[in-house]
Amino acid sequence: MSDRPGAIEPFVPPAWESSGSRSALRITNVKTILTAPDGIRLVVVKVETNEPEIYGVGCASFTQRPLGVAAAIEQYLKPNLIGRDPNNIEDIFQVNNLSGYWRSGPVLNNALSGIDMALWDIKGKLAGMPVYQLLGGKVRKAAPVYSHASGRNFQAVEEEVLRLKEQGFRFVRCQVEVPGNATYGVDDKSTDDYPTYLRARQGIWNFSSYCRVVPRLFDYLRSRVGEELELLHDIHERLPPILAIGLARELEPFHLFFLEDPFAPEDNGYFPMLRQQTATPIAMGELFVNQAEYVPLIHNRLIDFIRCHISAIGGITPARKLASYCEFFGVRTAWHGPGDVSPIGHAVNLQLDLSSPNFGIQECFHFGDAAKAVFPGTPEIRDGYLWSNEQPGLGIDIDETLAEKFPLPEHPLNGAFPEVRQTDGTVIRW
Ligand code: GCO
Ligand code: MG
Repeated sequence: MSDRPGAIEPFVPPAWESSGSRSALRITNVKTILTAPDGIRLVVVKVETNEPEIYGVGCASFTQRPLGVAAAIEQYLKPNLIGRDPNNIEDIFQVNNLSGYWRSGPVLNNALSGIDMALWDIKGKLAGMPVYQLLGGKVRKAAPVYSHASGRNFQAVEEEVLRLKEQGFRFVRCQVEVPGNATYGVDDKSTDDYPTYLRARQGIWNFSSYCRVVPRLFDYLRSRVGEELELLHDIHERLPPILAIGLARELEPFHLFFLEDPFAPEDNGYFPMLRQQTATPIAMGELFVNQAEYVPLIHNRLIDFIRCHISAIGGITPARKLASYCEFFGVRTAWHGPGDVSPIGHAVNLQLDLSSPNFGIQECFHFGDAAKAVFPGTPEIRDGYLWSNEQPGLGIDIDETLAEKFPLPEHPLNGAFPEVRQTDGTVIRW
């Protein structure tokens, strides 16, 4: 016992913890790795153990707050992990989720996720099998994916759709520039200060202009590419709820596979009204961090696809529960899979995609060569599917030396999104 009054004793694992564990495996180190091989800020965790070849990797990527997540891991989770048995994934999740008292926010959930995914990676390696096997095994050969088409005008979008169709994609998300507006989801080739994918643009946003363009885009696309292709669209919480409801109704004749983020999480109360107004399938969830946000929508069958950013809800441990809960209510999975989910996060998406009977679709991202080199084992996109490499654990690693060659891009706001405002200057949800 320490003789300093009020001293906090170092962590001592509960006596039961080492009973039954195969080799008294212990966590010896937790590394937080910040890297941006595609120019997109990623946060990755590596959990090391007293058996050097047994380590795990996890994604903790919150691209707008990477430094906050790193601090949460280093200052609050890491000290509470050294010495614990990595086999006890659920207990470690519960202990670290509760140790902050206040919980269910994006920074701490991402920190928890990096650890949690790494522990599932270790569990798979100890079992000598991919994590999807631990979740019940495969229910499909691979995960069908959707890719993004965007452009400054309808013709440019059509060209990208047809190019992706040629490559075997049967699901394509379509976004078009709203002239004069800082449009979400359309690559702005005019500046290089943001990575191509996450070109969060300063500028203005006009609700009505957007509402006029989108139905015309899908009328054009359906007349040019036909009915076979599954088309998707992301509103990205950029409309007042009643306008989103109107847009969902107007898009009904174009049979979208799903319409994403019609509302901001703060406007979840509008979902019952949306459900009454249209049969356009609805996807929601990338911004959810608290189960109080998504449980009611699922329980009341108000959405069709759950789109959580798995590291933002805490990792595989909560995600596998969420996937199963959705199955009871006919809600399908469509995990968030943009460029600011690391390749490790995509490998995690894939484990759940392969083992969930209520899988819907998987968003994919075409990582660059640098990212694939930093993350050996990045899941392969082929013929419109994401494929497992059948390696134990998550089947992916990180080359720490190479990762260091891609530091986070210098930026005055360290990755925060800039403001987008209405013409009167009112800032809008991004
Ligand atoms: C999507 C998302 C992303 C987010 C990005 C924010 O559907 O993939 O909307 O494009 O905007 O992940 O950092
Ligand atoms: Mg989205």
